[in-house]
Amino acid sequence: MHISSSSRPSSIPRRWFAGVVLSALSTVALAQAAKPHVVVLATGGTIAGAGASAVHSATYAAAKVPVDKLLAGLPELARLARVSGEQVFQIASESFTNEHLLQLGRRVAALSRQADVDGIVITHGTDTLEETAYFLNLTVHTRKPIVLVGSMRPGTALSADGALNLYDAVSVAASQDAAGKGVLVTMNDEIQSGRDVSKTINIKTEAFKSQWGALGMVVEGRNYWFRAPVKRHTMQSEFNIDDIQALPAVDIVYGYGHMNTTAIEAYGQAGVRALIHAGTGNGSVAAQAVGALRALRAQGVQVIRAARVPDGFVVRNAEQPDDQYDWVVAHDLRPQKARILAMVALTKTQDSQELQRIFWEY
Ligand code: DAS
Repeated sequence: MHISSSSRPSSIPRRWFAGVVLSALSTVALAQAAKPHVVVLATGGTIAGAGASAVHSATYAAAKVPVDKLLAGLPELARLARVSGEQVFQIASESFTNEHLLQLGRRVAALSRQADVDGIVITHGTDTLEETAYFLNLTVHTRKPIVLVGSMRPGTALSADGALNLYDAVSVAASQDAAGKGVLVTMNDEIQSGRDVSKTINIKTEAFKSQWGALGMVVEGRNYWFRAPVKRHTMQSEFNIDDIQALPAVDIVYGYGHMNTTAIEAYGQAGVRALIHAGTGNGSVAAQAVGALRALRAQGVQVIRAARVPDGFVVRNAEQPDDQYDWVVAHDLRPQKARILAMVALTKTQDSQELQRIFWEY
């Protein structure tokens, strides 16, 4: 390292000055080395998006900015942790497939087993972020913080939300008090449970909500916790990404007035292993659709009653005789989350009563 004479007062001997500077630098380096190591896995989405101008907050291309540029644009992260980045995918999350979920889950699990990794952040599109978060919550066995984060505006837009969301995510992932709380999502200053959170608004930065409330908030690098998850997750889960080679076909049909059975029958012919019925009200099924669903059940397809109504939960044997039909209810899970749990559960059991237990517990 060269120490210029201009930076050294003439009265101080060069060697002594060099020693002071070097010890100061090594103190800084030691302090940085002592910080937690957080790995940022980048998958794409708006948080990596770019628009044509600062006023294009909704019209932009997602999945453009590489992870090293995202991290270089946020030097403040060094205050929180030693941060390294990996570009796992570069896609808009509506295009995620089961193979993406499995590949990402395997990478997260492998990193979580590394002694030199203290926390993991996943930058992700907001459209299916809630599905990935729940999948990891069910299948990755670690107590280390795993935090998903996205943004509703691209980094090129006025009042972009991605930088602070990412700063918050790294802050939480570097926090010891975030360990053991399951997979988390940080958006808009809130810390949400990966199980409970959903994207509820498609055009505002306050987009992610959990009907049972956020777990806490993160403000200026400090976490404020108000609740903890009660459903099984991560270390308490009977499912493990290491044991899952493939995910079975599970699809969703939507209930509405003038309902017909075209989609139900088509999914049956396509060979789904389970069908999520996103019913009206408390998971209601139109009279003209009951027969088609019962026929699927008779073919060995699991029928799972969810609701198109965003909040609340489906009550077993209320709108339909689930015991008699041998159907499962999705409890409080939205249809897209019920699909994730059904896929994971079907890697272990085909028994509808076991499935129902799993839907009560996860
Ligand atoms: N298309 C959206 C996605 O990738 C963009 C976003 O909101 O992140 O999920």
